[in-house]
Amino acid sequence: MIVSLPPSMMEPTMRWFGPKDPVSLRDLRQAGCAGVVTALHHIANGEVWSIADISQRKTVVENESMRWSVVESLPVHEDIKTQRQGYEKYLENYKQSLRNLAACDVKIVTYNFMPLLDWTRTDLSYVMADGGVALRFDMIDVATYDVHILQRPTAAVDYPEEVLQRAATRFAKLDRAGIAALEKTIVAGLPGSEESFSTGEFLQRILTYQKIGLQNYKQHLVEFLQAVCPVADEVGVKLVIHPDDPPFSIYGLPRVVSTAQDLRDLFAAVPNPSNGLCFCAGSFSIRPDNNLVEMIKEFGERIHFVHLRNTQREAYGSFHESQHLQGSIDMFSVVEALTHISAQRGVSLPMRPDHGHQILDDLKKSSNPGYSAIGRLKGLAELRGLELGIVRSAARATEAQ
Ligand code: DNO
Repeated sequence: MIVSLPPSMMEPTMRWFGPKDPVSLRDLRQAGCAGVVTALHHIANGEVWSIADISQRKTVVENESMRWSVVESLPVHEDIKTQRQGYEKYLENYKQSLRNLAACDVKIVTYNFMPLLDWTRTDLSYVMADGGVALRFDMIDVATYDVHILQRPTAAVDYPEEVLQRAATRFAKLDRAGIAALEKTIVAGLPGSEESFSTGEFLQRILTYQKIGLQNYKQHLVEFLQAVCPVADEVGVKLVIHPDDPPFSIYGLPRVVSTAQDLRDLFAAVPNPSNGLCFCAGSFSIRPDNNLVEMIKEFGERIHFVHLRNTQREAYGSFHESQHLQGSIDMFSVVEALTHISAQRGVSLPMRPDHGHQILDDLKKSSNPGYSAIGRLKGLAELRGLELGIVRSAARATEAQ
């Protein structure tokens, strides 16, 4: 008997940062990927992705017998987010890039609407008990940076007294090198962020967002989608928004995709079929009030791309990225809920193991933080095993009835 994988299983993918990524396409293929998640990082934010550039990347991926499954990300220019004068030209460019991607048959496009910073961590080398290296977000570091280094005028009101006290103690112990390291990790941009700032520039830009305020910023997202979704609908592209990471306000910046209610509001305001979600389990999991399984059930129709990563919540809103199957997320229930969606909709959702620890040979090599080869390979292998177990047991249970 030949055993093949059930067709409704999620499509195994990994992120590839392009030809400069120290992890090669061949590595991804050997790790079990059928698809690749990539972006044209060499094109400046806001510029059009040409058909020639897209086709070239597609060919490189296909030459390794994989497909370009998902774009992550087609970045939304800061001027669109703030609606700075003249931003309409970037909307037109965005629409053109969507048309060009569709013409090359690349039809799932990830973006985020986080102001200034994409994802945020404060420690890129957090050593776990087994010697593996993980990424961590430490609220005390965030408060230290915000109150004492950035010196944002209203920062102190955003933290509980205990956090402020701990931040003051930590700042007193920081030397110049420690301050520089913290600044670098926070504002210099993590992989995929595309933007980086000096601390002075960062503060100025934060103040612009504070003037916009939360309600207007939500409206900016709605207006962005109202402008681009009709084009995406027409050419058959699914635009999938990545949730805020972490899913709460930092540095006083507005957050618009952190909770189930945010998603409800977003899909009610822009019901177009192209308005979709990148379900990032790790990001949503940081809020204990986010029930991941319920969210998958409620927004199942809108999910077109999945990031699977676990996190361990700590005190004060801090967290670190844990092993894929262990942590604050019940990964079994999350994967089970996702398999129901795949089966109901008859689709194979592209899924990538989101980040991984640096382990084994990863520790001797340099790679983009969170995106080493072996840590992700382990994550993908565990997740696929879990998924296959769920799908096959469900099939057996049905057969037995
Ligand atoms: C981090 C990623 C994010 C994500 C963007 C999507 O590892 O999940 O950088 O790609 O937010 O636009």
